[in-house]
Amino acid sequence: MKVLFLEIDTESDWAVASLGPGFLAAYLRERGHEAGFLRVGLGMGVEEIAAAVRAEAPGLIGISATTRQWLRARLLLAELRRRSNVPVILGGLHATFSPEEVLRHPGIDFVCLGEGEAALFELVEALEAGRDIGDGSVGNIWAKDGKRPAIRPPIEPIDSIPFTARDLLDERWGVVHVSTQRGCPFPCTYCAARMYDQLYADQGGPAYGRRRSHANVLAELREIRARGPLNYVIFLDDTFTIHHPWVREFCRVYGAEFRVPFSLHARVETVNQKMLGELAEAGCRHIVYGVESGSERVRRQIMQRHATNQRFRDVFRWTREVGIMATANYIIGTPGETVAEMQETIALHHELDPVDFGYFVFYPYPGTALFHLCREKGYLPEDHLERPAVHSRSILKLPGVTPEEIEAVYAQWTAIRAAKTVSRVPEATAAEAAEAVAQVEKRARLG
Ligand code: B12
Ligand code: SF4
Repeated sequence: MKVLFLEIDTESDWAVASLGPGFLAAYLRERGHEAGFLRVGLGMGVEEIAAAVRAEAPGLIGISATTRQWLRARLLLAELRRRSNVPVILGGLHATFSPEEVLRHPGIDFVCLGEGEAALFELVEALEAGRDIGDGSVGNIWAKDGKRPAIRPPIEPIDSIPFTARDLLDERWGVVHVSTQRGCPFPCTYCAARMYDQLYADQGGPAYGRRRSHANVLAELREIRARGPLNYVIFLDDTFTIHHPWVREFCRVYGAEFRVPFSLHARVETVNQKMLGELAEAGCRHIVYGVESGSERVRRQIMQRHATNQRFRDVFRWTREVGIMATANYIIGTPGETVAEMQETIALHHELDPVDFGYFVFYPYPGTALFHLCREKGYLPEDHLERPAVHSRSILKLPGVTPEEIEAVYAQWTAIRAAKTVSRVPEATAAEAAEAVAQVEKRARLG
């Protein structure tokens, strides 16, 4: 059977790696099925999608959706159903943590809870055989009006999962996206990624967290290099630096064979000076750290993050000293945070002085601890899923802080970002500088 994966762009044409479907496509192909890919750019309407579906003639349409993609996805899928009877399955973070809500919508026949490879393969086989799976008999696959299925154990060994199908990833210029692990063991209350670990922990079975062997990761990189240029590797793991012995050995073998520049995501608790030196030596050029707040109270009490501000200062300094660029990500407007505490974040940002930074207004993702808190306390509007999931304004009704106050702090961040952009091009003319600032402001509005 052929499965056609759709990647639904939101707010802007999003030329990024569609990693989940890349894994799913590889798994299906290895087992004799076909997989196609269609990026649904912003300008693409339902007639065009329906025509593409007819041309590809799939037996199943698969969509990976984050909460941000869900609103557009469901509007398009309802319309698509009027033009096509090809069954549709939605997987990924949003489907996993809002399955009933997703299945209520027209045009969606199945959702996949959690890890998708083996589950999707079994669904495809069942559809080919004309078998009804409404009884929940395919682990992880929930059919519309059917029984909730059990969660199947995570795939072991993780090295048995085939390498990502790169034709689904929109990669250019030899810049490639690689995932070396699944899961993140930390308890951050705003984070949807950690909910996968929670979902599997709740079953009492094997843990979701797994890491590929060095040999397996290097074999994938060799395969990429054999097919084309390999100029930069973006490791998309949630926290690349969790397990020191793994990272140390990675630096040794990767440094010896590739030394191609790479970037990764880390938490400040999981790195030290020695490790940063080894990463730099192996080719690491850029690390993205989640700072989130400059208030230790907010991090500790609201976000369940226990690092001190001093730890952030030290790690940013060490990172700079070994020649790695640091990016910081910040969140404003978490429930319980005061405007003064939001200002503490700006103050810490100036001390850390990262090369780049991202700033996001808090959005409560389904499944997360803060989502539940917001719902219980009545902060979450009833129609929250009817509103676009953006990070430029708060959707919450918070006591003690107004949406306008959060918007004002967001505007402060945008001004800081604009000043930084202009300072990077000191020779810019006034017109070029104004254009750069306009672009920053436009991006900020999209959140
Ligand atoms: C890489 C990444 C990105 C990349 C690429 C995104 C992409 N589409 O791949 C970039 C940098 C572009 C990005 C951007 C953003 N991201 Co991001 N990102 C991630 C990250 C770190 C890894 C995703 C990944 O590739 N995982 C590896 C694959 C194998 O896992 P997977 O996607 O879960 O897929 C498996 C299953 O879910 C399932 N599955 C998935 N899709 C499907 C489809 C079908 C049909 C089936 C059957 C199964 C299935 O099977 C897959 C294989 O087992 C996750 C964190 C995480 N761990 O998930 C955050 C995460 C997905 N991002 C998040 C956010 C918020 C964003 C941004 C909004 C950030 C911002 N403010 O700008 C943007 C917007 C993205 C968008 N348009 O929605 C949130 C989403 C929360 C939510 N509920 O929506 C996450 C969970 C981070 C978090 N800590 O909360 N992101
Ligand atoms: S460390 Fe990152 S990925 Fe892990 S739970 Fe916290 S925010 Fe999520």
